[in-house]
Amino acid sequence: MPYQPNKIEKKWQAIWDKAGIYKTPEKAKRKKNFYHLVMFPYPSGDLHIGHWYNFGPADIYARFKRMSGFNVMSPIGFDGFGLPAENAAIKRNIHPKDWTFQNIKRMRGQLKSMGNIYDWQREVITCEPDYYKWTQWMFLQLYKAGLAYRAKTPANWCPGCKTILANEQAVEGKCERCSAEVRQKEVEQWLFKITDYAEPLLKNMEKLDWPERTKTMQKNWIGRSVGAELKFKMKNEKCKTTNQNEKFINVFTTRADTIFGATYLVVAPEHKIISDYELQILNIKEVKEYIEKSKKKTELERQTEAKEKTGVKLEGIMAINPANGKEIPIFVADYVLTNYGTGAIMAVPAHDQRDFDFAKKYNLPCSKVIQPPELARRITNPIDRAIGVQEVFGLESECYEGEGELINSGQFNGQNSVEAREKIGLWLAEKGLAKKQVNYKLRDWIISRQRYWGAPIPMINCEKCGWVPVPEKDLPVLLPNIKDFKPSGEGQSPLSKSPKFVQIKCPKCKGNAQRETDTMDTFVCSSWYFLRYADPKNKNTFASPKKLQNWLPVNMYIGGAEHTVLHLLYARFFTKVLKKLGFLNFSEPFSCLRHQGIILGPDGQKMSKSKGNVIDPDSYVQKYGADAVRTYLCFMGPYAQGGAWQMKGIVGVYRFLQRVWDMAMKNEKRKVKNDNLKCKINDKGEWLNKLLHKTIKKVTEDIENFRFNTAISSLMILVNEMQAKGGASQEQIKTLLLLLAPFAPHITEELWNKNITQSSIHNEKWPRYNPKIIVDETISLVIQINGKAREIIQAAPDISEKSAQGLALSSEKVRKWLEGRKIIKTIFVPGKLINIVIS
Ligand code: ANZ
Ligand code: ZN
Repeated sequence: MPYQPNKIEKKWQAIWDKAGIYKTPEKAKRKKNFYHLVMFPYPSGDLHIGHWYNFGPADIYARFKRMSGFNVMSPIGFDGFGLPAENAAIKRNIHPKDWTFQNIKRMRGQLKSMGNIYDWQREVITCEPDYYKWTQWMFLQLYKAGLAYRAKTPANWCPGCKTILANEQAVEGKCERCSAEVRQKEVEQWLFKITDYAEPLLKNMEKLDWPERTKTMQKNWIGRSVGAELKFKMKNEKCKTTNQNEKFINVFTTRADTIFGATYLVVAPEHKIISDYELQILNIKEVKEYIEKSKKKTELERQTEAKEKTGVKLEGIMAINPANGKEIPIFVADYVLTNYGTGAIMAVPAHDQRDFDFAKKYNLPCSKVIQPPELARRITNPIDRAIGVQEVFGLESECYEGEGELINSGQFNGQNSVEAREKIGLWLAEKGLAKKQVNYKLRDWIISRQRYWGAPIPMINCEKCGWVPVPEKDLPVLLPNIKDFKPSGEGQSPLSKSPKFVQIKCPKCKGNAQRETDTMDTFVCSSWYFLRYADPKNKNTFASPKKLQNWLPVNMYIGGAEHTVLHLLYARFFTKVLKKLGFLNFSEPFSCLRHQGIILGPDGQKMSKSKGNVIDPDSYVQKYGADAVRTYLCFMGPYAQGGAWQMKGIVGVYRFLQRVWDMAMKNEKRKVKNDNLKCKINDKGEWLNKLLHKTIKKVTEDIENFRFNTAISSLMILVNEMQAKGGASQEQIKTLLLLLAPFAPHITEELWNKNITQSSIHNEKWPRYNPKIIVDETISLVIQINGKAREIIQAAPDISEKSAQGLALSSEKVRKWLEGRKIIKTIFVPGKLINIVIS
């Protein structure tokens, strides 16, 4: 019988399903629970090759863990709400709900064709009321804890999606979803106070078993910056200002050591000083025009280094540099951002590139206060002094941002800039002009969306009582089935067009009130879905504490690296909040995290419809079977790296599976008797057996470390050798099938049931290697007496302390040294040496 994946794969999927072999019991005897998770897909309608690359190899890991004796829970679900689903529905002119559920149905079928061990009873769909009820409940908990609030903030407005986006969703000034240029708009929004958790989110990150790059990127996104807030007095504080407190401009700096070089101040266009000193600023009209112009720019445009810096001097007012008492001018410029630090800076053109560019353009004085170390050294050398002086002058035209030695800085001259930073801070602090300050780049998370397809925000606006939360007993606030779900141009939520939804009695005063019509960002839904899998049907709470305890935190989380600052940050935030509120007893949701790489088209280019290089997994499953696709995806390259899809590659893997099939079938025909006994080391198969055990070791370690590609190649080598030796014993084939089972679950199940037993291979134990069999080298074990090397003996690499002792004492040479002495103790360094300490 030839290998026909089409025939066996569907058959086994149905049998597994019927027998429920992948249902996860809450607890299993003598098995530890292991929560294995992949990032759930949004219902795009097509399971593309990227999904396969995430879910396929992830399933291999899950199966491996399962066979290794864990009670593995591997759930799947759908991130149902959100812009992508809604945009696609609008394009096709279908209702988002119909579109979403139709896609879920199709994707379920596609997911099942992969042959993964998903426990479908735990399926979670975020756009179902029994799920989003709890998303709304979470909102209310955050609101009660003071972590959800409404504010008018400049926000990223996407003209394409006609909604506000989170900072994390505006990638390089473009909408993450539709690529339209994002604009700044001032709107009232609901926000989550993630900034309250900046410090907890940074803390203990080293302990997470996550890719270093991801941790670093998240750290940078949070952007902790330690510096000082310095006070610059206004020159004429008797000036009549509208606000008597505004006699100072506070600046945030990370380089207090450069204060003697601060030759002017710059405030952001939104800074209060401008309105406070409106009467004193002589060119106020020009200033106001400038402010208007800068409002049209996005934050990114304002920050871009390449763009020419613009600004206007505030004529008529001056500030005083607290370090040297010099009067310095004040500018307004939009390269200074309002919502970072104090919205004002001291400009040090000699040591900050942005200030330098600005100073050059407006012809402002530049005073050097830090000497680069190498230059300082050179000038002290008399021979080089002449050249050195030359270079000092040369440097005046440049900007040096590094550390060095202070010059032109009064009593601080000659000090190292790092130390001077502290000392100048203290010196000014004594005069009440400085304080230590820690700033974060992280901004609060804007979660309201002026869109239809999302969980309604459970808030009610009453004319009398203001904002009132929906009582928990009234949850869920159902998303009404409205026909006109399209977003409007003005940023009005589509739900506002449904009076039936909007009009409501105030829960407090029973007077007329209105529902919030914005919906929640989908990232709110996905910030807690991993908790729901533990207890997906619970009607009384989002998940019972006991079941949460059974499964969480997630032991292994696998998904794309693109979620570094979105989902992964938000999920950590939610977890920490829920812990603080007493709903969880852990503070990190994902103990281990792994990312998959990206699959490129056969031409080595990014897959795109326009390039015609998109790989459709379904057609390959049809032709070569899911086992071949899974195994090939593993074989392509290092998992974290991905690679280019190659026709030759998938055909090669298919042939490999065919060879396994043929060999196992031939073996069955031979019906080798008495072969079920373990192969002895000394029989004819000794060499093959050694290879087999080495392969067990290799495959085990490779899967554990996500080196699926080298695991497959060692299995290929093993099969080649088995064939070269004219077949293998039944026992050896059995082990081969077990090793291959996670990769190719269908073919191995079929062969197992044909040749070996009538029970599922997937309930079998992972094979163990015999360390004695695989040893083929010896090591040189050094024997020391009181720390001095006296003898070298050949020994097994994994020799134990006791055996090493025995071996040492059996040596003539060693025994001579020990004559008449007492052994006090031995010190053993495995694989290297044993030191015998004698009296
Ligand atoms: C003087 C100075 C001298 C600075 C020097 C740098 C180098 P991070 O590390 O990102 O926190 N800054 C402060 N607030 C700002 C704002 N609202 N918009 C734009 N820039 C702002 O950077 C802190 C530095 O960024 C601060 O230190 C300040 O410039 C600038 F040789 O102060 B510095
Ligand atoms: Zn009311």
